[in-house]
Amino acid sequence: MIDRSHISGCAIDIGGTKTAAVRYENGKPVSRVLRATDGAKDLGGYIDDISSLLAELEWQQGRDPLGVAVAGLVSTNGEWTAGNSNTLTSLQIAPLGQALEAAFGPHCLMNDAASATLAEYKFGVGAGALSFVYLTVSTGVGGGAVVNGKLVQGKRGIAGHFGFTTSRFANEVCGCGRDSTFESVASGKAIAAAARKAGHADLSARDVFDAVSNGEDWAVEIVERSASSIAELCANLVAMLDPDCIALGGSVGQAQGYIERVQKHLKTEPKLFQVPIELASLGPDGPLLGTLIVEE
Ligand code: ADP
Ligand code: BMX
Repeated sequence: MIDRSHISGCAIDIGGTKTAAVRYENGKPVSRVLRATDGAKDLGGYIDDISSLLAELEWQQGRDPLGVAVAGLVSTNGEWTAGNSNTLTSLQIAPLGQALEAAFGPHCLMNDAASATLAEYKFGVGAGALSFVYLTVSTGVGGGAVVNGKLVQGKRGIAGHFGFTTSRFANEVCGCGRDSTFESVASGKAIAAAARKAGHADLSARDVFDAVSNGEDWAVEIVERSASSIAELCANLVAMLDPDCIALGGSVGQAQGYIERVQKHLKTEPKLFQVPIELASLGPDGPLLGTLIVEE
């Protein structure tokens, strides 16, 4: 693992379900605030949230570096758009970079999964890889890729949105507007929706995993479908990017027994498409730490 003791500052991660704010000193978290994300807020609402979280962390402009990671697309000019409009329901094209600059000055703004990709590549399971992929199975299914040492990024910020590609296991319409995406079959939201369809209303993905632990067949079937599709996605990513390994993050991706299911399903693919799948070693700190990396 590469030393991250030079990382200090405050970082915020606005995910589809939870918002985390952490102060790091010498690479270690020294203070952490966790809140539920309200996906219906507009830009002003999120700026207010960031402001109150930074106050809790006693962040000081000019002294503490600031990083912000968000679910959704972040373009090179700092515009923020929901890729899945069922997750962030009130965002049109929001000038988040500009608003952050006005409110807090210099900062680093990134998509949450892109940030985690960079952090895992620098300090986690991707360290030393020639090509590396990070996948998060969380509220949605997102990710990022490093190829020949560089994070793959385009102008509009959609690179790495692997969850918006299509799966043979899916048959629902995705909030990104496409039919049958990985996000619509594998994500935390998809798992909760499948439970609802199976007659188990008001359950979160976490509750469905609890039902798996209790040996309930309907829940096992839903989680197996999610894991099968993520294995399919890993095989697709091997064909596209030839990663040395794929890291799995997000609360679903890191849930007990999930990675073993993905690995088991990947074994049913031809040898050519096999790849080591590993737990993202930074866990929920990945999206936060990536925004505080200072490139030499
Ligand atoms: P975010 O998407 O905001 O980054 P998470 O990575 O925590 O946040 O993903 C949220 C999803 O993970 C929700 O669908 C939630 O039900 C599910 N989840 C949270 N904890 C667990 C758990 N321990 N086991 C399985 N699923 C979980
Ligand atoms: C979705 C998409 C990505 C995000 C990924 C993981 C939206 C709102 N989100 O694919 O931008 O990186 O989910 O995000 O379009 P999380 O909220 O599940 O952590």
